[in-house]
Parts: sequence; C-alpha cells; structure tokens
Amino acid sequence: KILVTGALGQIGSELVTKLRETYGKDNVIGTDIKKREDHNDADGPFEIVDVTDYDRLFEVSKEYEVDTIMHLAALLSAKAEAIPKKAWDLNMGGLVNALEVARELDLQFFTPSSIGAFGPNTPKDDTPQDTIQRPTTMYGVNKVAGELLCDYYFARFGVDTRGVRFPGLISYVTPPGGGTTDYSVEIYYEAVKNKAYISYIGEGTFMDMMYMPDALNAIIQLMEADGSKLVHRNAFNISAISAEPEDFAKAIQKYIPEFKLDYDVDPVRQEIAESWPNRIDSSAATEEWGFKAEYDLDKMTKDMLAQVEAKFQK
Ligand code: VAH
Repeated sequence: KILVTGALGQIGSELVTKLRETYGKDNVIGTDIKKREDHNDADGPFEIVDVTDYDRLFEVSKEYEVDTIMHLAALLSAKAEAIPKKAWDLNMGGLVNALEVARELDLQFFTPSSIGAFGPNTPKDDTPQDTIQRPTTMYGVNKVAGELLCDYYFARFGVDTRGVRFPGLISYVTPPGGGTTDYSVEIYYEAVKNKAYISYIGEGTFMDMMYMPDALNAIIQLMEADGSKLVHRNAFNISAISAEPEDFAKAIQKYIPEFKLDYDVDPVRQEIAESWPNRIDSSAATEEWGFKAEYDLDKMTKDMLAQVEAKFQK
C-alpha cells in the first residue's frame, strides 16, 4: 500500500491515478492539505494531511498499514523564491517528517529532486550524475539538502530511499503551481486558445523537459528496481527533451501554422532558469534501472495539443 503526499499537485494528481491503475485503487492513499470540491470517495482513499504535522502523517500511514511513502508535497522554485522561509519550513519540515515516518514504520520511500538542485557553476551540457551542486535558489537548496537527507536515511537507518532529479514536467491534467518551467505547459494552452503565447522565459534559454507519462513510468520503474543494483539513490538525473521556447513554437507550428511566440521576460524566473543546466546526462538511470523516455518534443506536442483541445471541447 502506498501513501502519496501532495496528491492534488501537478505530479501527485496523476501519480495517484497511475498507481491505482497499477496496484488497485484501495492500495493507494492520496493525501493533501485539503480535499477537492469534487472529491469522490469511490475513486479511492483520501485523507487530509499537512506534512508539517508529523503525528498526523504517522497516524494515517499506520492506520492504512502502508509499505511505501511517495512524498510530493512541496513549494516549487518560483513560489519558493517569493516566500523562502515558508518554503524551507514546508520543503524541509515535510521531508524530514516523511523520512521519520518511513524510518519508524520501515517503509520504502520516494521523493523527487530536480534539475533545480544544480547551480550556475554546474556543467550545463551533459550534466553528470555526480557533479558540483551549489544552487542559488531556496528551492535548489531544499533539493540538495533533501538529496543528502534521503541518502543519510538510507546509509544510517537502512530506509530504502530513492529519487529522481525531474526536469520541467509537461502535463494536461493538473496545472503546475509556481514553477520556472511552467511556460512549457502554458504555451500549449495558449496555442489552442489564442494561437499565440508571450513567454516569460527568454529566447535561447534551454532547459530539460519531460512529458508526464514518462515521469510516472520512471517513478514506478525506479521503485520496482532491484535495490542491490542501485549505485546511486538520491537522486537520479532523468530527462527526455532539452528545449528552448523557439523549439516549442516550431513543434506547435507543425499543427497550428499561424501560432505566434513573443517574449516578455520575467527577470526572476529567467535568472532561475539560467542557473540551471541546458541538458543533463541520464545515463546512470538507464544503466542502473533501465530508464528510457518514450516522448520526444514532437510526440509530446502532438498528444498535448490533442488533449488540451479535447479539454476545451468539454
Ligand atoms: C519548477 N517544475 O519549475 C519545477 C521543477 C525542474 C523544474 O523543479 O520549479
């Protein structure tokens, strides 16, 4: 049985659905700080949990007799820069609580890191699995500290912790909240609605990206991998696409020829984006647990546009 925190977020909402399809709906307990208005108990168990409340997280994990925690509750990069102390309290307070529950109840543990765990003096192209990590954002500090904390709980207490450094994730079910890479989701919605988009990330700014189906498959594949074969644990570089705004525009124009991309750069998010790599090297994940992305930019764009158009038809 798996408990997911941040179950209403961009990743969590789709991860819960995918896990329920894979392992059975009653074996996946979604938790978040609030319930959706249209929550339906028939979809599977859901509990209100604030991850900064250790006792509540422990109580729910024990009550449902889970054997795995997938901890996704966090503030993303741009939001964390706006309220850094709150980001520290949630991102680190929530993580250490989840790790403590995993230690107390001997649970397998997953939490994502991010390309945001790298900083300006990290090699930007083919960024190695093991390299310098001196991020210049509160989010990045949280992610590096989180990686080290998860490795500590494995080395010191034997908790089976595993994680991936996610690139920007593109999805059509739940919008991202407060990320730097969110432009890569907005551009598809605006393309369908207005055949135009004004990007807050500047031309020529490359970042790693991935379609949500690949991200969900990676989580399940990593968690089901033979632990004795893992050289690394927290956290694996994984990416599918390295792209700048013009690349998204060209891919969209194959379906919407009149699509127009303009720029109104947001200095805060531009600075964050420029501190991150252009393209990371995923070879350790491929070698150690068979990571392989299915969606490149064209295949993602085709599906994303179709799915977003379908949403607008409803
Ligand atoms: C963000 N989407 O922009 C998240 C992610 C790699 C980016 O961490 O903050």
